[in-house]
Amino acid sequence: MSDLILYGPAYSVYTRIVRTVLEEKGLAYRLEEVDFISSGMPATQKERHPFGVVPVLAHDGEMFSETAAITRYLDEMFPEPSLCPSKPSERAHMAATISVLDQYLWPDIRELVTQSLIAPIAGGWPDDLVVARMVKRLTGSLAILEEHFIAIGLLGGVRLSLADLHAGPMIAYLAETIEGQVLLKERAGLFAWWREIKQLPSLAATQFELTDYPWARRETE
Ligand SMILES: N[C@@H](CCC(=O)N[C@@H](CS)C(=O)NCC(=O)O)C(=O)O
Repeated sequence: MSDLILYGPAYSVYTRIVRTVLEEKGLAYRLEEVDFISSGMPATQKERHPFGVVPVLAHDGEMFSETAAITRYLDEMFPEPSLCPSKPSERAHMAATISVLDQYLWPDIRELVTQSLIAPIAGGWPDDLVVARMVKRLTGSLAILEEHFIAIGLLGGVRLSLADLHAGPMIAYLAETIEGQVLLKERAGLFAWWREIKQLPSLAATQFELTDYPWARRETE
């Protein structure tokens, strides 16, 4: 199955989502690192994805883009173990959960992570006003995630789903910030879900070190 090639850097949240699905399914694949922060997005990635973003999956002579579409494709092509519920209504709720994560949660988590985690290790300073705004927004949206998605089993349900694997790498980034740790501990249901998910071998297998990348090495000499 070595004809599965994933283009994207290990630090990209969306690349990691696809990797967790590949890992859960026990599929061999090659990760082609595309470190767009150190060197800018290469022209080749713009040939692979119409908007020049990562990740892109190459399989069977075709290129697949957009994370939610890639993970659905993998689940259909390699059905064992299934990561989608069998009922159409449940699959619709799963797709809605993924859309909510993409549209309402991740943009704010990314901004918080950029300020609190990325800026300091890249030699910059966080913008405290942006951090405060993101904490305020996430206080509200994480409560909604807990009350409307975790409490009714759309995340952390009976079986692991693509929605759990979509949320996992996003919450993993949130948990890397001090503010995120406080926010998570304030929500018992979300925190309990996260404690389970972070044990997944697929998350351990896709762990990365930001300091392995040239952009994350502060100039000290
Ligand atoms: N809608 C895309 C979003 C992908 C995305 O935002 N990728 C980020 C990295 S996680 C990226 O390529 N950023 C670089 C850029 O925007 O130039 C998906 O679902 O795959």
